[in-house]
Amino acid sequence: MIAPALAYIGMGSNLGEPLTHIRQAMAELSSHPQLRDVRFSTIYGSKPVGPQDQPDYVNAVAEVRTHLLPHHLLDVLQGLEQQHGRVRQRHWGERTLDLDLLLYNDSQIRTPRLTVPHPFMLERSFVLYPLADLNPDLLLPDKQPLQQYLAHIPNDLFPCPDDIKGN
Ligand code: ROI
Repeated sequence: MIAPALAYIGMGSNLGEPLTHIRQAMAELSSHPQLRDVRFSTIYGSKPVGPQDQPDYVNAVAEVRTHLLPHHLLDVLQGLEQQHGRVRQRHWGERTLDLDLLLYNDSQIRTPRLTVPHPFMLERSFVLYPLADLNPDLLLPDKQPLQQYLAHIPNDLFPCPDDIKGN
């Protein structure tokens, strides 16, 4: 039996009831038959990166083990986004549920559909700090420790309010 891949998934929402979307997506990932050993970071609140005239986000990161190939894992994530009635109103704008494949083992992937590591993850506090909750000793595919990136990115996350509703 080949060892399953270790993958990390960024989770974000700022439309509808963001916390509800994130919690439901967590339940869906946990119960998915092709994902194993699913673990989650703390759930955070964050100020939007991109246009500022959009609601705050709820963000978290999931760790999964899977025998799915990267593009098949992406299919699963995009299917879940669709189930949540994903709407994407504008580039870098608000969304009901975003599930980004951040890392897949040490793979570096560049296809028209998928870039891994996720292109902006190393600049984003709402990805790096939740990732560190799950795996503080993580080495990125470029062999740099996650801690090295964290040292350059201020932690501007805040506790997720229990009643965050968005618009
Ligand atoms: N900003 C925050 N804070 N969290 C996100 O998940 C997020 N996702 C995005 C953009 C629009 C870039 N900004 C974000 O896709």
